[in-house]
Amino acid sequence: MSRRRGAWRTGLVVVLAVTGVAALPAAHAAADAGPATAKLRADFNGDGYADLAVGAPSGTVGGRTEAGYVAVLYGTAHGLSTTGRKVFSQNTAGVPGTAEKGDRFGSALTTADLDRDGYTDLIVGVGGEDTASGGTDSGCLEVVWGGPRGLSGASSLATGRSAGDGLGAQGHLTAADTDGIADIAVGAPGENSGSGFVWSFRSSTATVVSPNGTTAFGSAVLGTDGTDARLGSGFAY
Ligand SMILES: [Ca+2]
Ligand SMILES: [Ca+2]
Ligand SMILES: [Ca+2]
Repeated sequence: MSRRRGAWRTGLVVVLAVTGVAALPAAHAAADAGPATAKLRADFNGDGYADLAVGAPSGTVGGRTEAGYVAVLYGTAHGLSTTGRKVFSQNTAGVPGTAEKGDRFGSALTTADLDRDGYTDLIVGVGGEDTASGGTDSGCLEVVWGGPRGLSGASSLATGRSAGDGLGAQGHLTAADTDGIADIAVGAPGENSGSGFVWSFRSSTATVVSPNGTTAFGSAVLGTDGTDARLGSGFAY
């Protein structure tokens, strides 16, 4: 995980650059499809049984060490079952990117019904991803969409802006606020040479993640010593 000094320029311009607004894919835009009530628990296939996603960010994929993967087990009336299990990586059809050494797909996981179609979606941190906009180890967030046949297809949500940011490298959490629209809080613990930064992206009805309502902060805002703090390494929401 290389690091590079690159102080954040604060303000909306930076927010817009980082969020990379993801418009709702047409296939996921129908709010009236699927189960009537969106669930906060991880029911990716909407059958009423809770499912489980487990990250293995240090896992080898296609010979690429630490490319990372996420294993998904679906729930049944008798609990979780390995029948029908699925493993996702950046080599999985429909998932943006390619599994490369050190990507660390699955470095953080959370669930929310981002497109509000009634099926829980899986948000995946790829903390070691090298992105076109941010460079080496800038990190990114991706979402794998829930549906009646389980998780399939995925979209890119946001990318780190600077090398070493590690956006999505560690814990993040979602919650539906009072308007029922899920928000995502994600850490970039490598930001500013290990000082760390936290982003909170707010979804809207028009976009999965909107820059409107985005909150971002680091040690300067908190008035703390940011030296090697790695802010954003853990969350409670
Ligand atoms: Ca289920
Ligand atoms: Ca990759
Ligand atoms: Ca959904």
